[in-house]
Amino acid sequence: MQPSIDVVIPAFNEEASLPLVLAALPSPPVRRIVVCNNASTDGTAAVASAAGATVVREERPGYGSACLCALDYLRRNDPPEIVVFLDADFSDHPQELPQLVAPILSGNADLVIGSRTLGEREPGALLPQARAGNLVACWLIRLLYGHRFTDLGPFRAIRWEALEQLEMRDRTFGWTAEMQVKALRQRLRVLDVPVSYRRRVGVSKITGTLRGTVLAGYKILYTVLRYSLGRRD
Ligand SMILES: Nc1nc2c(ncn2[C@@H]2O[C@H](COP(=O)(O)OP(=O)(O)O)[C@@H](O)[C@H]2O)c(=O)[nH]1
Ligand SMILES: [Mg+2]
Repeated sequence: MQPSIDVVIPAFNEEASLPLVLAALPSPPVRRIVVCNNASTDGTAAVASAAGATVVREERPGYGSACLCALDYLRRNDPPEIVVFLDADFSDHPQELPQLVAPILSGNADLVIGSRTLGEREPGALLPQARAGNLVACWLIRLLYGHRFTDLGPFRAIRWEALEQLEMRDRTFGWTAEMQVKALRQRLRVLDVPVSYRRRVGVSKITGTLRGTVLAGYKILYTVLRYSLGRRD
């Protein structure tokens, strides 16, 4: 039997893009989609429910908070064998999910990062500040952990047991970096696979704003450094 695959989507005010993401997710192989509505003030929760997703709500702001809330739900409700994370902004191509989970299904990886630098990018999809931040973070990870990632992209797949073992805790923008460096520290089998990337629907809240870029950049570098110093939590 195929391992169960659930999708986690953190969403903050994404009523325009979320229906497109949900419609493009291939089922099968996806069993269940959990949208964490991060105290949105628009119709995010309503459009997610209408599309058949399970909706959970997190009041505390932050990308990591939303992911943690969705994982908490899965933990209490028949956890899957594989979790796929995906943004709500329709920048990624949800129909590429099978390529992302394939190395896990074949037993060759525990964590697969969808790499936007290896894949096809629509011009303007990955903002210059996001590319620069990625480069610096991946370079620092290589220096401190000895592994060469090509991206810290949001579209990723991981074995449930491996994820639980990571004991994720970042509540904001350090989430993706935390997962990758903890996976290296725990000697998980990690792999980058190319994914396509297009301009998001609506305006960017993180790398599209000065505040988001500075906060995300700081938090990502802090996270990469912190776990290299032997911190376990
Ligand atoms: N939970 C939560 N999600 C957020 C927050 N800010 C952005 N997001 C989500 O994170 C994803 C990426 O944000 P986005 O605005 O596209 O940033 P970008 O990818 O850097 O342009 C989207 O799915 C957003 O809905 C936030 O403060 N809390
Ligand atoms: Mg985005």
